[in-house]
Amino acid sequence: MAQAPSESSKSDTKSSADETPPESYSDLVISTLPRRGGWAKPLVLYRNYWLNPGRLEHIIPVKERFKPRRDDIILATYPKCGTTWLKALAFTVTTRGRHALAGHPLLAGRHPHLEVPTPAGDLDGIERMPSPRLLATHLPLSLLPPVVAASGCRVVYLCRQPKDAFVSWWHFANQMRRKGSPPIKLDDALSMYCEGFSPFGPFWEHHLEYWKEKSARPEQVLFLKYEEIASDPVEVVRTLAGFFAVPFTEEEERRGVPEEVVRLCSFEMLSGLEHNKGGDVARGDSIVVGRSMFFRKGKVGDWENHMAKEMAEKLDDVVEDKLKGSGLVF
Ligand code: PAP
Repeated sequence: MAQAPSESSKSDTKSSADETPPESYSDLVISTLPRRGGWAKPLVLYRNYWLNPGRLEHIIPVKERFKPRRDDIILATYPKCGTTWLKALAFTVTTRGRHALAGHPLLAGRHPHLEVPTPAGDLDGIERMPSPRLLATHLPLSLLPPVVAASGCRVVYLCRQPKDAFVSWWHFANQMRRKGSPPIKLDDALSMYCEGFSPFGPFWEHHLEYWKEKSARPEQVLFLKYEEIASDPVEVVRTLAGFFAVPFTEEEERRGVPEEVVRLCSFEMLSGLEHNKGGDVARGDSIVVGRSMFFRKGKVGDWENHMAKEMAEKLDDVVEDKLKGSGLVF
């Protein structure tokens, strides 16, 4: 369970009386939710998850209005666990019949997120997309419609060693913070993360929901870790191709296509693309999210360069406690 706002955050916690009068159902719902500050933007607690209130009007309808199709592929990730990488790999694997790998359009890498409106539209735009659709999301399973299971669509879930995901998120949050506001201290960030207070957190609940689903429906849910991709990306690419029912042929293997997919989606390749070096993904409330912010180091174990031993132990203890008995380990 996510925790309600702590004592220390009470000054940041807005009551509904502070809000301007709600204009829509979503506004009404949002104004009644527990709200807590500490990161670049305040978050609200909705159905046990801490979410960006600015996104809620897009998140709430997903459960009722998103209609999964049998041939959809949903790429579900906890933030900073390798979404950008997985999207690139999945797109390249599934479209390799259509696009030569040289000069591949991936390289534009724009895949719709279920809960993020794009210039092309929101859920209506997603509804208009031709099949097969490749859709990304940071939403926990419980905020997706229950028909996801019945539809038979495939879900790939990606998580990451929590210490690395945390360090990656802390850097990102500091880059996102409003001009002039003080940096978020690593210690403070860690305390919030360990309480489960981070976007789409608690992270352990997010992981466990998909972990259990993978056990219940292994044919339709593939559960991956960033570290697995890093240690043997070619094998993971083969696994993805098999899971998407487009396994590599012997001829493709002979030509080294899996290796080429890995090279095309590598950190060096993607971060070096002109379009990923500049431009914004989102802009608002004086907060700007630039494309280059999705490429920092792309390494396993960078937490060691930031977290003292006690800090690492604190997060390890939380992970061990929360995942105890589940079979999921990092
Ligand atoms: P998101 O959750 O905001 O969508 P996401 O792409 O999941 O971000 O995570 C960004 C992390 O993936 C960054 O990790 P770092 O801070 O530890 O460096 C980013 O560098 C890493 N990343 C992005 N693309 C790749 C890639 N092609 N290969 C490996 N790591 C990558």
